[in-house]
Amino acid sequence: MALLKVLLFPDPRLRTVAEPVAQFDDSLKRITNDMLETMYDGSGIGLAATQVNVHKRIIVLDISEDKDNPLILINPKLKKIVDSEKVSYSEGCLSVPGFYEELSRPSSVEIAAFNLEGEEMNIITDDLLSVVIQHEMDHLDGKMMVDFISNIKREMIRKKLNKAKGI
Ligand code: GNR
Ligand code: NI
Repeated sequence: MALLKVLLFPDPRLRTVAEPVAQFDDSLKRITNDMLETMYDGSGIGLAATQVNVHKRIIVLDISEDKDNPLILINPKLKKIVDSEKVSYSEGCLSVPGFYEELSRPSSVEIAAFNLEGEEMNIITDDLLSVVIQHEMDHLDGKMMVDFISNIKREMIRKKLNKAKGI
């Protein structure tokens, strides 16, 4: 197992659209293990491969209280919006450390994805699981939560993170 480096906004590599996983092999198991370790180390509840500069459609998450219920989703696809009523959460992102934004997203969605064995599964989400899965699926398409806020706020975050990086 290894900790991976998390790319920080405004790194342009975070804008890459990830490619579908084609092989359900040992290297896929290794990257998901490393992603889980990296997510737990950063006290995150989700992580997309894009964030660790792996441009494959892989998501890991764990919204359990005791951090003992990891979920790995390969090639996730939105099948339908089950309930378009919005839920609002103060969202954080390991690629935008220290900033939180109140965002609204559909409260329930149906997702199809594959597990590590290449078996397809269907998940109907609600509440926080809906929010995290949608947040992670955005990353795989090169989108980030800062895209949903005002330009002026995004520029403020960009300046602060660049300053912290010494750019
Ligand atoms: O750790 C995280 N917390 C979180 C809180 C509310 C909505 C989404 C998230 S995901 C985030 C980790 C992360 O950056 N995933 O991409
Ligand atoms: Ni994120």
